[in-house]
Amino acid sequence: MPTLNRQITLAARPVGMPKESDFRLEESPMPRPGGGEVLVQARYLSVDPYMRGRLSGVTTYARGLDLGEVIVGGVVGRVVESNDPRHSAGDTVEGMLGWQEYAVAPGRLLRQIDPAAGPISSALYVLGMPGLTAYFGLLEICRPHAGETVVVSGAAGAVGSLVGQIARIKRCRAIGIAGSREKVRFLTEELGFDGAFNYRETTDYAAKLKELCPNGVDVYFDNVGGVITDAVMRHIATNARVAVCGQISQYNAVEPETGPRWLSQLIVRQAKVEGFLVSQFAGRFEDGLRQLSTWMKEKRLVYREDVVDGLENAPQAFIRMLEGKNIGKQLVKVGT
Ligand code: NAP
Ligand code: FER
Repeated sequence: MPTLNRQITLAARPVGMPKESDFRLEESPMPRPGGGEVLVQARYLSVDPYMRGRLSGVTTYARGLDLGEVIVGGVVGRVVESNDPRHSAGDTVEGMLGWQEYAVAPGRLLRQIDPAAGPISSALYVLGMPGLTAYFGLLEICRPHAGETVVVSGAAGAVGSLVGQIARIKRCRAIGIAGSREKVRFLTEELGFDGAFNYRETTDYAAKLKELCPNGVDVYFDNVGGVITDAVMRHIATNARVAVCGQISQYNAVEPETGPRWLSQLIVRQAKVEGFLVSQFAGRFEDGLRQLSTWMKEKRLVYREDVVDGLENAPQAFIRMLEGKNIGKQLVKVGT
């Protein structure tokens, strides 16, 4: 085992889109596990949109970070040493450990991962937070019925790609909105979406929505907000359900963005809009994971990982995800 740990810390608070210089690679002494604690060697780090909020130092649902702190996020790793009876050396675990090669955490906060359930990285994707977000967000907040049209924004990302496929499993029409031609091809040719469009190339979103959703949008799963959502809201069907999952188009905003007023659409369409946090379904995660695991084994959920190699490249991986360069789940592989 090395004598030093390598960590990525917050060097400066990003203004707008984060830059690599907002992060610093540092060395520190190897941590030692105390009573009830576990030493974990990281294998995969998750980079997620909500982590942008942590960097601003403001606590919403995720704790804001101080300058100099290790960047906190989901990690899958191997137990090196355990002082908690729930975990043993060699086990695979997942938890909020952060961008570092080794971490110590209380054993009660770590989830045991069964390596037979799939690649261990899926604990950060289909069988983890993004999968549960897609599952409960779509099924519980939107309650889609067979034959309905489901539109998802951020469609080629971790959550969005699963939302569309779960909509298909529930016999809905799935329409995706994403930011490149390659993503549109991925959605329609590899994931079985019924239609998709590239918002960076299309100028007339309304015309595209009319063409792809001639009977209106029954369910809208919003990952992005901004002008894309403004356009979808003008095209919702009677009794539509809208799940506000994320607003990534606003996460780097320096000034708040204002938009057209579409609340009257909710009156006309007798529609519901509901925000949610995946954590509100924590009591039912086991059920969700069982179903997602079954669909994954049956190959009814196709999933793609976008993996960047090396702890030192975690900031770059985070930035490329915010820039939309990822297809599927953006991950960082650490060590061998
Ligand atoms: P992701 O979709 O894999 O990656 C983020 C994607 O956002 C990028 O690939 C990019 O794709 C898109 N994007 C970036 N800037 C954009 C902009 N200005 N306009 C439109 N799209 C933009 O990330 P994820 O982990 O699956 O998360 C997706 C959303 O779900 C995020 O908003 C996140 O905050 C939210 N989320 C919410 C919960 C919850 O509990 N509520 C839990 C997990 C995630 P394009 O190429 O298409 O632009
Ligand atoms: C959580 C609730 C929400 C959580 C993550 C999120 C990691 C993500 C929200 C977002 O990406 O907007 O408990 O745990």
